[in-house]
Amino acid sequence: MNLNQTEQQQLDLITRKVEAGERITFDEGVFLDEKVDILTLGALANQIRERKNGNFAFYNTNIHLNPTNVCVYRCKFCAFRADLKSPRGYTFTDDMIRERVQEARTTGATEIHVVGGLHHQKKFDWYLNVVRVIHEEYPELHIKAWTPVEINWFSFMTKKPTRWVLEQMMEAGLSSMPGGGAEIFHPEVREQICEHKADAESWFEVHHEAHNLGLRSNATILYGHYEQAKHRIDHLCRLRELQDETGGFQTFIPLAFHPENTGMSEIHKPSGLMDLKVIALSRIMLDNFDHIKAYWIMLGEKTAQTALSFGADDLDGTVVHELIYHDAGAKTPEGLTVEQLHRLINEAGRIPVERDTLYRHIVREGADWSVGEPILTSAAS
Ligand code: V47
Ligand code: SF4
Repeated sequence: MNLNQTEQQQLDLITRKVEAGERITFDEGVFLDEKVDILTLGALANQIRERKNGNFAFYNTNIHLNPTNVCVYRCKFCAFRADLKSPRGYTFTDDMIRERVQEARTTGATEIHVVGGLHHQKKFDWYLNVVRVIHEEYPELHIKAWTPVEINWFSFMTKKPTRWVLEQMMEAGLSSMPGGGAEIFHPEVREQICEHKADAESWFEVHHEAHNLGLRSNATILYGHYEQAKHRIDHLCRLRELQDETGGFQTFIPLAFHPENTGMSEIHKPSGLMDLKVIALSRIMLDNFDHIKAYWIMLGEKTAQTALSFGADDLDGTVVHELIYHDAGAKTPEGLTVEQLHRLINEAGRIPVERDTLYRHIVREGADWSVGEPILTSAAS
């Protein structure tokens, strides 16, 4: 690391702030992103990670359901979507949903992760029914569904406020919201990659409303394309602001851009170093988020495992039936077993803990499970 004297002083100040648990500013974040080497970033982030979550590394037993890939939007980074008449397009029937839920039950999944396209011809009731069918089939299963992009679309279709849409979904069985649709909030980048879909203000409005209704949610960033340091740090600062207000975010998930089969295929996939840098910066900047997730599906198992020493404390889960990254060229397996997750975590010198979506300890015997005591880390609230 070649820092001049002023820069070294700035790094020393940031190091003291991290040690004291103080907030890092936007300018300091951009400085860390642009100037500071990965090992220094990793050490700072690891300090925070261990203060918040000790030596634990969390995972969950989950399954994905993308009920349709047909989508009215055309986000440039998306390889998953299909046109209405495309032979690639598919839409789940109720029976197909029930079959997926049965699979979740037999494998002992505690969570189903549901996101998909905005189908040209499906009304709000169809989406509501997806949640209802899952809930009726397996009421104990936690339904983490729909991004603000979808909620915003439902609100547009029904001409009802976001709050009404969320209340209907909660009544049908929705338990929390995933972090997608965030991409990069800054309009300089957002307009290049997904100009038509819900903007940053709408994304925040939906999460704000969800938190007010008592729903917990996640947040993401899509990095490794046209964005620069200032856009990444701006993204993190905006999330930190809402979290100060509501405390409703549970975990932050950096998502590495996968270029294959997308409208941005000229871009190279981010390097392992870039992946670790974004994990570390997220941990350093998001002082009010309890958890940072290294999503092994898109990082690959090796980088995800390494990320457990660079700020991450969670690997997501078994993730059966993932499509969004695999359509975009991810070479990771279609799912990991609990044994494989344990091995990755143990090898990293961490203690594996199975959690539910709300970060409560899962007590398990094969496919039978129950929610145990809260996990006591310094961050546990
Ligand atoms: O919003 C789409 C991203 C997101 C690509 O909350 C891509 O636990 C990389 O929200 N390359 C949806 N990323 C996925 C998502 C998610 C994933 C894992 C865990 C959680 C959680 C949420 O996937 C989209 C977009 O940012 N995405 N295409 C691509 N080619
Ligand atoms: Fe549609 Fe979502 Fe893909 Fe955008 S990212 S095209 S909204 S499926």
